[in-house]
Amino acid sequence: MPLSAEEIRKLQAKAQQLRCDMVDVTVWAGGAHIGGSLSMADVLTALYYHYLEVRPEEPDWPERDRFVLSKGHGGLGLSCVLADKGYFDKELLKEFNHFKSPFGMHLDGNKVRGVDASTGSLGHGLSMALGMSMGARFQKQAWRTYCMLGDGECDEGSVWEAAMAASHFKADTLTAFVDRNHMMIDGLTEDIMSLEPLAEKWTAFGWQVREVDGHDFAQIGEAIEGAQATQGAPTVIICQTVKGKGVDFMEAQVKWHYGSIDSELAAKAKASIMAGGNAGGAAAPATGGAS
Ligand SMILES: Cc1ncc(C[n+]2csc(CCOP(=O)(O)OP(=O)(O)O)c2C)c(N)n1
Repeated sequence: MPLSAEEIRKLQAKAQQLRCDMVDVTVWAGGAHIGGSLSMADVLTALYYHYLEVRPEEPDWPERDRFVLSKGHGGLGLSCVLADKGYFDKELLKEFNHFKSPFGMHLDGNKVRGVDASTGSLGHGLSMALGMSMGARFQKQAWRTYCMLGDGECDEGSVWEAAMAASHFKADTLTAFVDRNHMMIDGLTEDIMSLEPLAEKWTAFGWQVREVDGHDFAQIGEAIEGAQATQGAPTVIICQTVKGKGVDFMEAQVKWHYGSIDSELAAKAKASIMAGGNAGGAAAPATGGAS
């Protein structure tokens, strides 16, 4: 059922709060992958606050839906979501990436409750997610598997091996998202290794392809529901997003792939998030200005 106006309003408010949490954790950690955590924040919010069947009080519930953060450097974003959902005490985030903390910059599924796959080395998550979706089939279980890929991550050949296998096996309970923020660690995707025409590539690999504004909850919801209704093929949802979304001085700036902020800058960042709301409107492909 499409998201109602009230549900969208609540998701927008939740995403705003989560973005502020990400800013706080970046300060506590002394630096973090803030740009790509902010760009995927709305999709994560839609999943965890509306679509995923999970039980934070029982993280290993066998029938839960699975989520694989293939762009594992977005651990900042995912850990804020998991803390807010109650998988663990939010206070623990004050130690994010500190010595002896369970939280590395990339999340370890053996140490952090609610993390279905340990990631960080790019290019592996889609294979893991495919395995999880095949596991559901073999065990005659109904869980669905979702996987978040970075667009730069799609430079990895292993992504395409997994894509080929997923369509071969008609893995229709598998849904991948590509966080299409047009940037990677040190430049624009199209300068470093051009991905376009990206939708056509996924189509050629046998996937159902949907393209959305990755900051528009109505579009995100419609695409997820379309994926859930699709039979015989996996779905990829290409989400046009803005790196650093919500923080005016971070938006569409490659240099904010990873950054450090002090409390003064954090206050400005949070003011920008709260002033901006979330009106959708993503992602004119970036054309430069990166440093
Ligand atoms: C196998 C591997 N190679 C290189 C890296 C280093 N690395 C970390 S983030 C990143 C850029 C990824 O870009 P993208 O997937 O677009 O992420 P986003 O812009 O969404 O943060 C790279 C190359 C890595 N983590 N794993």
